[in-house]
This record gives sequence, structure tokens and C-alpha cells, in this order.
Amino acid sequence: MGYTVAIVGATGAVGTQMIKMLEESTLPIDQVRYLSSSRSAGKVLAFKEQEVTVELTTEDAFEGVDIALFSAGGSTSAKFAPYAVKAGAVVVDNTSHFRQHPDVPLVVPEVNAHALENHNGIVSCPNCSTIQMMVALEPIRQKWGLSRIIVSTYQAVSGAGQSAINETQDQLKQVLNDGINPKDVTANILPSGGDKKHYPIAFNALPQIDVFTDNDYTYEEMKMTKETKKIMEDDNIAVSATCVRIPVLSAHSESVYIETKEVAPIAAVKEAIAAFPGAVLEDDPSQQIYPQAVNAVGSRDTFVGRIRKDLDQENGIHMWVVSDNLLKGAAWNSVQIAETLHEKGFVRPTTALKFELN
Ligand code: NAP
Ligand code: 12T
Repeated sequence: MGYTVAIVGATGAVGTQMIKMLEESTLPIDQVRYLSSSRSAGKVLAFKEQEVTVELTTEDAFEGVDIALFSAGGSTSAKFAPYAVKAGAVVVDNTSHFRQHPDVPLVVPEVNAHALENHNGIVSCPNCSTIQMMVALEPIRQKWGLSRIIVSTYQAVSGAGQSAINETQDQLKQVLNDGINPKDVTANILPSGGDKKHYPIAFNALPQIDVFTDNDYTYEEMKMTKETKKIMEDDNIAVSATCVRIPVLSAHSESVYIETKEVAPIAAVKEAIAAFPGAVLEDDPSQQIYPQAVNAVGSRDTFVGRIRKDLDQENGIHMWVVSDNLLKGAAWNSVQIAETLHEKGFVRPTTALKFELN
């Protein structure tokens, strides 16, 4: 007997990749169900050779569902994930809504699969920028400890959804085909669909991802801080982030500076990263080898390179970390969580409901 797996947000940038990851998954799947808003309900999409009609997401759409992958915005998860749990499904939520809930494991399988034990029906997938940083840093944390992280991101537009991809391509055409000054292109989505002002992304770099919080960091930056502490189970790791959007369609890059508790020899750091599941070492300055966004697209791995000692701080290390934000950053990490739940025998209905139905 296989599972019935639902994808909420199946028509989106992440949902489309979730379908692909499920098609290639080791999960025993009997049936898939695709859910969306009324905008896409009725559309027909493929799953392998089958045709699947997209359904409207409703409170009672989850009868018979064993695993529900949510990727349709925080408010959709807030509204419907508790109903999926009530119907007996285990939810893997890709939005930020439940990530800091004390009863919700926040999981990167290579790092903290143990947190899945005793789940209460909802498991959260971390933010894309956090996930790839965890894969690069966990092998170092395990051997030498971590006291501080300072990260600057160079994030792809696909993280902000299909409309941001469309806007970027459209702006690039306005500049390259129509000779419009990048300052004057049409901007309606980025830096954040939820904010008041919109700026061009073509030929630009925008130091704002998501909206600002009251400490002048953005939510994206604060997600990296809070999620790192929760995943690594250490509130004492200092984490400060600067998150920047650049005109790349897919794959996030990150400049990461860390301070380890014990001084870590660079050769041993490289060995530890190369041996860690999900991480690939790409580091040979003599041959100009280092991770690049264009090469990471389509891969489930996280690529790490430019690993070097800080010039002044004995326990300081710099590196460059790249991964496909729609795969390890979202769709693959979510499907990998589902596969891990299956392997551990944790796909089961939840009886004591911890999440309010609204
Ligand atoms: P997208 O391309 O804009 O797609 C949004 C999807 O959500 C579409 O399938 C849309 O269906 C569906 N949807 C929107 N409102 C809905 C509603 N009220 N009820 C049911 N479905 C609804 O966005 P995306 O890039 O795929 O991202 C989707 C969500 O995933 C984001 O909002 C974010 O929370 C999360 N995300 C997480 C990460 C991460 O770091 N782990 C990365 C990217 C995104 P229609 O076709 O009907 O409009
Ligand atoms: N605003 O799931 O815009 O926390 O790149 C992921 C990506 C939120 C999230 C983005 C975002 C999330 C973005």
C-alpha cells in the first residue's frame, strides 16, 4: 500500500519542482492530489504519465491524504494545515508560518532528522538561505563547534515566486530590447510583493528580501538568525545576516564568515565538508574552481568553496556556498523530509491536535 500525497500550491514555482521531486522520489505513492487557489483549480497537470486535475484548497480537501506538502504562502498554511492534520495527514510546510512554533520540528534531514521523532502532524521546512548554510556549516560545527556566523546572501528571484521570475525577465527585455534605462523599467513585485514600494531588479542589487522588522533587519535576515539557532539547537550561536536580491533566476549564493570554538585547520575543514551528505566541495583556486549559481541549478546538492582562513582572526573562516533555492532550498528538502518520515515509520495520523482550526 502506497501513500496519497497532496501538494498545496502545485501550480507555483516551488510546487512545480515538488512535482518533479515526487516523480523521482523513493516514496511509495498510490495517488497524488494537486491543490491551488480558484485561479488554477480545474487546470490539468502531469504526474509521470498520468493527468491530474488541480483542485481548490478547502477545509475538507484532505480526506484520505497521508502526506500534505504545503507551498502556497503562510496564510494558506495557517488556514488549511490544521485541517490536513485533523484529517490524518502529516504536513510538510514550506512556508515560514509554523517554523518557530515550539511543537513543530524545523528540519534539514542531513543535520537534525532526529527532531522528526514525536512530531505533532506539522513539520516545517526552513528558509532556503538557511538550509544551504546549514548543510555547509554542520560538518564544521560537529568537529570544532560554532560561535558566530556573519552571512551576506546573493539571492535568486525565483525565491519570490513565479511573478518575480516574470518581472525580472520582462525588465531585462525592456532594457536590452527596448533601450529603456534600468531606472525606468516597470516594477510591481520586488523587492517584496507585500511592501509599499517596488524597485527594478534588472541590472540591480536590492538589499531587501521580505519586509523590514522593527530592529532594521528584514524578516529574511531574522529567519536566518532564528532558524539557525533552532536547527542547530544552540541559542548561543551569534548570527547576523544581510540578504540581497540579485538578477539571477535560480540558485542562491552566500558569502559566509564563521568563528569556530576550536581552531580548525583548513585542510580538515575541506575534508569534513567533502564527506558530509548533501555537500559538495568545489575548491581549487589554482584551477579557478569554485561554486557558481549557473552550475548548481537542477542539483539537489549544496556546493562549498573559496574556503580560507581569516587574515587576522585565528578561529575565523570565510567560504562561498551555493545551492538551487527551489530544490534543496524548498522542494527537495520538503520531499526529503517526507522520505525521512517514511523511512523512520513516522507517517501516521496525529490524535492529540495541537494546532487551532480557524
Ligand atoms: P508562487 O510561484 O507565487 O506560487 C504560489 C502557489 O500558491 C500557487 O500554486 C498558487 O495557486 C498557490 N496559492 C496562492 N494562494 C492560495 C490560496 N489562497 N489557496 C491555495 N493556494 C494558493 O510562489 P512559490 O515561489 O511557489 O512559493 C510558494 C510559497 O512557498 C511561498 O509563499 C513561501 O511561503 C514558500 N516558499 C518557501 C521557500 C523556502 O525558503 N523554503 C522558498 C520559496 C517559497 P494559483 O496557481 O491558484 O495562484
Ligand atoms: N520572502 O519561506 O522572497 O521564508 O525569496 C522564502 C523565500 C520567504 C520563506 C523570498 C521569502 C521565504 C522568500
